[in-house]
Amino acid sequence: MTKVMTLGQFIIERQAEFPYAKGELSRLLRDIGIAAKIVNREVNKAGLVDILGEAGTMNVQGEAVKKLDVYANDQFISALQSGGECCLIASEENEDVIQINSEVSRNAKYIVAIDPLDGSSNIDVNVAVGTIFSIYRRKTESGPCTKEDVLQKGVDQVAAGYIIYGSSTMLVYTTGHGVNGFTLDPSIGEFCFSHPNMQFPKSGKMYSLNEGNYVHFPEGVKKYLKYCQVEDKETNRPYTSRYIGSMVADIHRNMIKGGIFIYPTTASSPKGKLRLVYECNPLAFIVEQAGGRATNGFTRIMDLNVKEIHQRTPIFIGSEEMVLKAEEFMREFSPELKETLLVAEA
Ligand code: P6P
Repeated sequence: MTKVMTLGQFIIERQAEFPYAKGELSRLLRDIGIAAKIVNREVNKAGLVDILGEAGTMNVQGEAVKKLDVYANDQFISALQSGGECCLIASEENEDVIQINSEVSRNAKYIVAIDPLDGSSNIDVNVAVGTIFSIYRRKTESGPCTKEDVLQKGVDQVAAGYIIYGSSTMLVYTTGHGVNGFTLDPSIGEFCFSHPNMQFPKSGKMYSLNEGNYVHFPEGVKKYLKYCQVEDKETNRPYTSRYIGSMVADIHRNMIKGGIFIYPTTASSPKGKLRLVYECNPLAFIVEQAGGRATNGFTRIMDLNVKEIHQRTPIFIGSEEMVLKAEEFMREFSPELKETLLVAEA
């Protein structure tokens, strides 16, 4: 019988990777793990309690908010507020940053950016949803944190992770020393170490994007899509299309099987739909740490300037060889977009 290692034991064991840390990051990751277990409990019974349906409010993205979105946001915020290791939170569900000014947190070292329940439109149809989080060290020395503390490039992340509430519930994270996955064992209420040193396959046969937006895709994406669909035995084409509409689920599947996820600019999202701070940067950190690649079609996601909390970006993320091939088509057929995107993030 192999010994089960819980997330808590793993975090403590790996603490040595942070010679200067005195346990704060370990406690912060523990706080996130606890909130994830509470959210998981509600996600798993969403159909049974009056938690479905729209809360009647609109979030900062102008999207109808589902009750579970609000519940998940509240759980993560309260776990971080009471944990004492975080001095500021940026959440998809909140227009402005949340300062944690309590005695114990005011001088805390870490900032957390979070999408508490990504893909929430899938809740009512029982499709996997996810939480995405990103952790930075504060830039200001002490006293109340400010919005500037969270407007940091992805390369400055200290840790990043996601929880996928699917056929099983998994927590996958990195602190810059590789990617490890933990599966929730409901019988003991613990995330157990199940996926050591996750590696993103260098290539794959799956592409994930919403082809309903084809008409408004950049020419380079249209040409790459046709490349994926051409018969060519030598390069394993045509590829297979797989799109769940839940970013965490699509990227998690591709990390296991190989593949590319693309959310390019479209007519309704001229700067891309997905958010840089609490979706693209954390997922880019994880994917790069697993040996994959993440760009906006031209520039590394984690090098993009961060100007505002809810900033959007196009994203090409997944198996390194597939992303590089897509970038070739972007350079050849949509070169003008590189300049447009540079101006947007300048
Ligand atoms: P579309 C979910 O709303 C989300 O933010 C991501 O999880 C997902 O990949 C994307 O939007 C789906 O967007 O426009 O294809 O429905």
